Amino acid sequence: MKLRYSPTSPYVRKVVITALETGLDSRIERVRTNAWDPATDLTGDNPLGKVPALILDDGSCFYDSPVICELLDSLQDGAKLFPAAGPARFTALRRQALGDGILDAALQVVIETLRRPEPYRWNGWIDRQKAAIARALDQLEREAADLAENSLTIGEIAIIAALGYLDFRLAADRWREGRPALAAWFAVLEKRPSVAATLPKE
Ligand SMILES: N[C@@H](CCC(=O)N[C@@H](CS)C(=O)NCC(=O)O)C(=O)O
Repeated sequence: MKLRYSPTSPYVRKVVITALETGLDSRIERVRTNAWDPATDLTGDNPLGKVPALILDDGSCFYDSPVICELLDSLQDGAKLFPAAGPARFTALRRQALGDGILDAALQVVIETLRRPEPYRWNGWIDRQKAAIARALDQLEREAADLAENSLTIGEIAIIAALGYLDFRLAADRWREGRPALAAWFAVLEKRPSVAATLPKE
């Protein structure tokens, strides 16, 4: 299998943590890809032009991160990151949506501030995204006692990727303030080998 990746993408980080947790990492060849390069051939694999994209040995290609993570989970016989049908599955999927939603909003803020030329920036849009992030974090603070420290699901993995991305790109917003339970949970998870090994870097 091949994974088209960028070293700073938090969605890629979800996939790589999943690969490490499931023991599949050594079967995945990495293909570094700049999705923003107008000349990229990424669109031949993923018409949406985004990383991550996973290419199987038969040439079939899969995107986006929820699909890739579930596909990887289906290839392994150990403890499942996507629980079988039932309430636990929907809790894991909802938490994945919360983590991915934080990422989607944070990426909007980053694009608006780092990529969009200053005259075109829309502060109201940034404020709206930051408000969504704050509400999602407050929800996670209320659930922090129920988040797993050992038997992770895709929900915890998405939340780890989201909190790690806030530290990486929006550290000045200090997400830990007023959220002690979530901060304590993340402090434990940050030391997990799959998490420590996948810190984003430029
Ligand atoms: N929902 C997608 C989001 C992927 C995504 O937005 N990737 C970014 C990098 S962090 C990208 O490739 N952006 C390029 C673009 O939007 O054109 C997923 O979960 O995989």
